Amino acid sequence: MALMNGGEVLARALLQEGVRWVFGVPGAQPITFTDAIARVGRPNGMDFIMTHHEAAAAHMADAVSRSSDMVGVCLGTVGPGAANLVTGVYAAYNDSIPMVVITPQIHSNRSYPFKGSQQELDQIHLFRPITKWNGLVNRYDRILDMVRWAFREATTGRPGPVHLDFNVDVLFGNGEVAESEFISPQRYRAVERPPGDPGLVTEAVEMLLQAEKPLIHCGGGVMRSKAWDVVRELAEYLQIPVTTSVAGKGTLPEDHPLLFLVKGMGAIMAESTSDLVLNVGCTMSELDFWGKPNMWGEPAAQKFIYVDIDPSKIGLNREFDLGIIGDAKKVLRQIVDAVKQKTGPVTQRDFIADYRELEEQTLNSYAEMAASDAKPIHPMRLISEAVESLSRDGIMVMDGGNTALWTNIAGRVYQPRSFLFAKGTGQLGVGLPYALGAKIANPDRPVYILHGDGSFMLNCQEVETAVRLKLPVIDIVSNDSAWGMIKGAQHAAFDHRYCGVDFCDIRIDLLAESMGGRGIRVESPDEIRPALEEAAASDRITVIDAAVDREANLDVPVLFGMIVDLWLQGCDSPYCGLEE
Ligand SMILES: Cc1ncc(C[n+]2csc(CCOP(=O)(O)OP(=O)(O)O)c2C)c(N)n1
Ligand SMILES: [Mg+2]
Repeated sequence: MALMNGGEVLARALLQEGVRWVFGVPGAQPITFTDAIARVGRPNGMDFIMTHHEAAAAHMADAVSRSSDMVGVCLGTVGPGAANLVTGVYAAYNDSIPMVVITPQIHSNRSYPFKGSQQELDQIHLFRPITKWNGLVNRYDRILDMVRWAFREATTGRPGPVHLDFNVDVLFGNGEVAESEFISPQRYRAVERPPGDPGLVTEAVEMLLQAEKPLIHCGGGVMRSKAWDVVRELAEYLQIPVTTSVAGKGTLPEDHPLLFLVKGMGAIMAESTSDLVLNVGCTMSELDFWGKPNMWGEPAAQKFIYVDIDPSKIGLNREFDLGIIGDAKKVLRQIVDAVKQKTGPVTQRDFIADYRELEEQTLNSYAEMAASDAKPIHPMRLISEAVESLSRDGIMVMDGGNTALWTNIAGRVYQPRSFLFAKGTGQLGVGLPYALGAKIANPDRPVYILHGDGSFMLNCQEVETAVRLKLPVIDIVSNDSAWGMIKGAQHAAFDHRYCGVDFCDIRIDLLAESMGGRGIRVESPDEIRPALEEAAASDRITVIDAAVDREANLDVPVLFGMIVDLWLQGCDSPYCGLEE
């Protein structure tokens, strides 16, 4: 038995889970916890990572989970700290990212319903709609089982962020805990995920083998279950084309002969004309056009199989022919093994060439912009040149409005868990903290950010965090001095009548330098490459502040119209008829 305070019990429980970093802004109420991290955590490989804003701390924890097998953990103090965490937790929640959020709560004798304490805030209700589960720890002797509960919820089934609220008297309280009470995760939560029902797997195999134009469509579930190798095995064995949702980017390298780029014209052709879709770990949400015709096939002509760990997602948006509840990797393994017993490899499917031709035609239509020598720089030139020069081994972080759309056209992801974007929220400002979290979890891999100036500014203060922690990420800012995507929307709908979209010309390079980072201002196309080379060689964060053509950044052909149509579906919209 050892005497320890509640903060130490919590720190030791996190150590049992292999937690290496707690991201946050400190406060008085969690002081026994941060002290325990310094005293007990540090000698055992766990440390506190201070940020300047709690939202950035939550984004960094989220990025650890997105880019590794670890579960990110973040901390915000009671009241304002907790409130500041919200945007970061929300982005993780909408993308089903496992994460543990820790907040202190005021003393239990004046907790909810409140009496007028400073910083009082009903954090349980605040976080409830943006967490998979949350709970108040109001007794010292419940710390361990509540932490176990939190990790159980965060990691099993469909993952997600969870939240633990600790009364401050619990964190300051003392008690005796035996070493044997700190048990390993394998003894309190299921680490194995379930395979699919064998009868349903057999049916899926029959359907796959009978299909003439099959397609595999992969979502974020493939990333969570690490199913990418088995997707590839199945696709290559049967020569099945593969498309992905935004969250599934990186399932196959984006220059693989069977892979079609997210919502490129080749993918749209495949998705609308296949006679069978094997949909793995994907909700078929808005950015997948809800799985509905005419972006997808009519249900009578296109059979649909859902594979998902979460039964509530199966058939949510698209009627289907077969639903298999199970872990993506395990179910695909079952399918591949059965396919190999029944048939030899397929060598070629001619229709794939049609998809490729259409994809290339559309990509070629951007070639001129990508090669533009104009000054100010065309945003497509900046993004294309950046993407081409960056390593295949890199982790790409995308953040921004139209900058993200250009990146969607030019960007290529070559490895799984290597593309970070707040897909389910479109949350701006994630770029820098996502990159820092990914770099901390993957110190040997290059990490680069492509974002808009508005997005950079939302969390620009974290340049100091990158400098302090010696995280040499490459931060490429497309600077159009505007919320370009919204300005573009106002331009299209209201003919130059703008409201709340223009900034002053911010010298983002100087801002980075002021915090100890390297800042490089780029104003003409021939300066892009040397800046990228300098950034790649640098041992500290480099922010490339590229002044781009403000007019050219207002409108991203094709994609912009598609996105606006999605968002405003069902509205009496001022965009109607604009395309004619
Ligand atoms: C936190 C947040 N606030 C507002 C929005 C709405 N929004 C979507 S795109 C956009 C403009 C983005 O500007 P910037 O990052 O500079 O990229 P650009 O479009 O100029 O390339 C805004 C304000 C959002 N998605 N997230
Ligand atoms: Mg901008």
